[in-house]
Amino acid sequence: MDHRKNVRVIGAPTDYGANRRGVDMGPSAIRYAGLAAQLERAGAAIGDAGDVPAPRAEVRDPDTETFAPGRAKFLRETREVATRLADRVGDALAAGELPMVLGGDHSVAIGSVAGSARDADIGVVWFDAHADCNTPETSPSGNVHGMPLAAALGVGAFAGVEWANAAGLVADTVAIVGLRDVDPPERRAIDESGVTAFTMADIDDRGITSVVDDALDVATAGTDGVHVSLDLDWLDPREAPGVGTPVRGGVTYREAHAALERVARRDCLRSLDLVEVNPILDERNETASLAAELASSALGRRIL
Ligand code: HAR
Ligand code: MN
Ligand code: MN
Ligand code: MN
Repeated sequence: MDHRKNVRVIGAPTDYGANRRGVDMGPSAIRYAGLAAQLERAGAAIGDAGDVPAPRAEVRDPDTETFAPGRAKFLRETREVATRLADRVGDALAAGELPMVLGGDHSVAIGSVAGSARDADIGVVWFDAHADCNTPETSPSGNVHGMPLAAALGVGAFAGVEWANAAGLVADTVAIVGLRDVDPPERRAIDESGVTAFTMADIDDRGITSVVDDALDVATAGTDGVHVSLDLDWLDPREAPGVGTPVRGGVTYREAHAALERVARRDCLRSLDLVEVNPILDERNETASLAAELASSALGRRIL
């Protein structure tokens, strides 16, 4: 991959996949926090493609039964946005650019993964406190932001759901990093699917750089590039208070940078999500700024 990266920023202002309102303002907050300037510090050229149109939850019916059996709220809306976003992400890649998706709740990753995998075999590194491996049958909440990885892999009720997993993501090339809040059915889904999962305990034992290097080994094995999906609740809530589902015991500011610096060093980044920033719950936009900074590290920002 060449060194002057052309980044195409694509906002996906959704919140109906989450349990708290407000993540739909994430794209504005991350831009306002200085994303363009941060990316310039990494030597990238930036184009902002604006936002994909996203329906408002207020004017829609959560309709938990269409498309997949079980309970999944706003799956129709999730499909609308995922389909549009997959096209935008696929177009950016076809133009030789690196798509950077600003969420929105994590359900938008169904679209970014599908778009990134459209004309390539991709690996995925999923930085998150949560496994996002629920399905409409197992979800305790019905919130689709707890399901995007299961959707992209075609697990359970998502099997054969064409808009979610048409691009053929395979579990062998997927690694989750930073787990500390996993539902029992998700644990089974991880075991059965063959996704590689690293918990916070692994990071405590082995250190962040070694764990991330292993995750990157998984995601680069036989693939054309890596989609990184960064849920800001991966970080400790003291560093990233502006998220809807905070879980204590996350990675520190320095660990987060070190992780994304490893991604840059591997030179494998194909596409990136920055999701779950909730400006209503944030303090002085610091979670949004962190998202912008971490994106810069992922693109190889150098200090010297
Ligand atoms: N596992 C829970 C559920 O499915 C909580 C999901 C938490 N949400 C996220 N995902 N932010 O990373 O409802
Ligand atoms: Mn593919
Ligand atoms: Mn999460
Ligand atoms: Mn998530």
